[in-house]
Formats: sequence, structure tokens, C-alpha cells
Amino acid sequence: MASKQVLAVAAAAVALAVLLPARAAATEHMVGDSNGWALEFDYATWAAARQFMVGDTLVFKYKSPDHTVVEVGGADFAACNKTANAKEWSSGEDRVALDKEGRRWFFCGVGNHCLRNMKLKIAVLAAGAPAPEAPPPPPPSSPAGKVQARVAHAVAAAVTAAAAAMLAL
Ligand SMILES: *[C@@H]1O[C@H](CO)[C@@H](O)[C@H](O)[C@H]1NC(C)=O
Ligand SMILES: [Cu+2]
Repeated sequence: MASKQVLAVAAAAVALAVLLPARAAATEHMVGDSNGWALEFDYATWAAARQFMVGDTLVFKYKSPDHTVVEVGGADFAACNKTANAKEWSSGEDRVALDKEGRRWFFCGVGNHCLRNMKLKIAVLAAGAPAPEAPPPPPPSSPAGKVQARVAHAVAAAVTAAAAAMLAL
């Protein structure tokens, strides 16, 4: 009896997961668009026209080894300071995952390119609004009710996990 219920709700959960609309694909931001990562381009204006979300990717495209991509903190960004431990990419098509909320600072590590404004500062926003709190289940009044409550709780957790997994795609 309880196992039939479990099967039924599991089937419902699967159906719900299938029916959930897939999140729009994470955005790949081609830095500088057709200009790529280059001198004589205003990356501040480019960034201001866009929204960067957790899960998106920055793609820096340039002719290696003419440029590189260095990531530093805000103070070093302001000073064009390529610190010894700064992360640096140099493939010519560098993909940077925006995997967390907050500010990120990049500049070109070649010559004086940073001083010539080859630098990009962005703010990465959370992927979605915080999930609403589920209302607490009514207190179980009988042993059967307790089982039901536990099943409902497990299903809710499974649905939440499935939804989270789908959002992470
Ligand atoms: C640049 O970074 C170094 C650490 O690598 C630090 O000692 C120095 O003060 C920084 N310079 C500026 C101008 O921020
Ligand atoms: Cu450069």
C-alpha cells in the first residue's frame, strides 16, 4: 500500500520533471563580440550592455601570443598589476566559467595593453530568484499519516533535487 503510493508519487515526480520547461541555455559571452579581445575597444561599454549570470561563460578570442587574459582582484585591476599568482590564460580562445556570484576583473597581460584599456570588469548575478519556502506539512495525526508525511517529504526533496539538477544543466 505504502509502496504503491511511493510508485505513484515517483511517477508523478518523473512526469513533473519531464514537463518542467528546460532553462534557457546558459549564455556564452563572446567578449568584444566580433572585435574579440583586442586593443582599441571599449570593454566597459560592452559589459554595461549585458547581464552576466552564474552558469554563463566568457569567451576571450584573440591571436595568440599577441594577448593573454589575466584575472586579478579589484585593486590590482585598477592598477593594471599582474600579480605573481594571477591566473593567466593564453590559448587564444579562452573560456572562463562564471561559476559564482560577484565581481570578476580581467585584463590583457601583454605589454602595456592593460594601460591602453584592454581590460574588462563584470558583475556576475545569481542564476535565479531564491526558491520559495515550502509550507510546513500538516502535523501527522495517525501512523498512516506519518508515513504519508514522510513520503511526501521525500518526494518534495526528490522533486527539488531533480529541479536543481535540471537548472544546473
Ligand atoms: C601589485 O601586486 C603586488 C603583489 O603581487 C603588490 O605587492 C603590489 O603592492 C601591487 N601594486 C599595486 C600598485 O597595487
Ligand atoms: Cu593585449
